[in-house]
Amino acid sequence: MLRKRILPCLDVRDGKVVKGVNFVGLKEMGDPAAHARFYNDEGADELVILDITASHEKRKSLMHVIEAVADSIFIPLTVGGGVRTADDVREMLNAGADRVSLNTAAVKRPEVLTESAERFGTQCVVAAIDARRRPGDAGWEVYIYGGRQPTGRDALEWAKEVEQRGAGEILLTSMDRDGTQIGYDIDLLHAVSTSVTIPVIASGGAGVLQHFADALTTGGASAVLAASLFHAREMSIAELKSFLRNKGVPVR
Ligand code: 0VR
Repeated sequence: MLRKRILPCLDVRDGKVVKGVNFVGLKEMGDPAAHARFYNDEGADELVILDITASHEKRKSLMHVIEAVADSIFIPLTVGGGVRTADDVREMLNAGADRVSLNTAAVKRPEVLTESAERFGTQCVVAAIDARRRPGDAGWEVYIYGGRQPTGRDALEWAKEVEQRGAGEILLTSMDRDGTQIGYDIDLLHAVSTSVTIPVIASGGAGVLQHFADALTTGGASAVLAASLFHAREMSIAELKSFLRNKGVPVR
């Protein structure tokens, strides 16, 4: 089995790390580069940085924040937020990103995934999917603009499409679980990870050690992302890795 990856996620607004619950009530939690250095030194496998208001405010991510973070770490960096075109992807890669995630722009014009994959390789292209449960067990719906706008699209159908169009990985966030620390949406994860062959990163809801193990085993995730509990220093990466190792989950 491939080794599973642990990814802290820096959600950034106006140059500061922020965190809320279910995408709202954002509170400031410090400097992105300082967090990045901490996670790099702590043994994170990769880092994700999302400018979570970029699409909404129709502006590009704060390039200097990305450069400062990229300069602070040696682990791979995924950058997202406000990326609209393959040229934007190139700009992020030039600023130090190893992979670039697209969400709103991919839903609005799915060809951007193919264009980016053809120019930079599928390994650079991450499709970020923000999904929320539909009432009455009717699956999950895709949201864009930082969770502000429902799209009417089914998350499983969209996951299959992003793979066909050239995404090399899916960053799957459960909006229902985001910031709640009650656990990942394992049903959503399992449904998506069995619908595609590309790796799926679980996001939203991590709160205790067992949640990570559940996402990586039952949920079928290749990697686990968390924000709140890492930023609050409630759990260390070393502690998490040793727990997973003891559970027989291969980690780096
Ligand atoms: P935890 O549940 O705290 O581990 O959070 C994981 C994940 O949901 C967040 O890091 C984050 O990527 C959620 N994203 C967005 C957002 C949060 C607020 C507003 C917008 C967005 O567009 O992704």
